[in-house]
Amino acid sequence: MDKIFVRVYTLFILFFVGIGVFMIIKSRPGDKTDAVAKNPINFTEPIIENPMILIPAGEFIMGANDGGIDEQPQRVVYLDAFAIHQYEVTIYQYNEFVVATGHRQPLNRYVKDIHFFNNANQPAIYVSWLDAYDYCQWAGLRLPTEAEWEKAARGTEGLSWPWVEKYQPTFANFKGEEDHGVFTTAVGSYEKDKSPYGVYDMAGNVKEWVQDWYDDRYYANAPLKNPQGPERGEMKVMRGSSWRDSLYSGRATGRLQMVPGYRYEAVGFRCAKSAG
Ligand SMILES: [Ca+2]
Repeated sequence: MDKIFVRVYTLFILFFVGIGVFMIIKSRPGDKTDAVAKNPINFTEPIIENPMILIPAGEFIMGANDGGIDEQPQRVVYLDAFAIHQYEVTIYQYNEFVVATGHRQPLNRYVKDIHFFNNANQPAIYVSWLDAYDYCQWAGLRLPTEAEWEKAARGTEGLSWPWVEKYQPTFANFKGEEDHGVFTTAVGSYEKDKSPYGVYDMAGNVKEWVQDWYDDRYYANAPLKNPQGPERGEMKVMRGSSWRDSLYSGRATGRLQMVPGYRYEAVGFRCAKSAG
């Protein structure tokens, strides 16, 4: 009687351990096949192309003496010519990369409110710094440096915002419903969120990874020509605000730091390349 009980009990335990192992395997984050199969992206709509915008060589004003400590001191920095995506990298673009390489899908069925985020023309989100780095490499591009991103956002006149007027909550996709962007919006939806070079969504929509390691004192000793960021660090820099952040954090000079593995619903990226 005891033996039978032990056998039944053992089978019982093994059964539930088996189910547990199955569930763990099935729910591994970054599973390559899961999201593609279960969340097909709607590609029936017209796809927004994402051309590279040329930013001419020359000086620009980087940083802000009236900004955060890490934005000071304000300096005149020279950059070689480069090109940068006109828009944040879209889900359509990122999906092409995933299909071509087998790279992990950023969105999966466990993402809350996924149906508000998975339009082909919305920015790719839930991408880590390394995902963004890999995408740009695959596309024959690279992440913009912090300096390049800031110049592309504010031009040579030292603007705090892509627009010249006093900042307005409706000019870009920031937090709140006032701007009609409750989640991410299709790239380029806000005509006011357009820099002097014609680069869109540098204030809002999603925050964007850039190349540099973060150092809050970097500007004090950084090169005045083509700064590349500190040689090493623990945090990577993100720039701009997002659909779920305040308009104030969307200032062109604002700097944010995050661990490179961070993936979130309000963080994306765009790529750049050196010109000439
Ligand atoms: Ca943005």
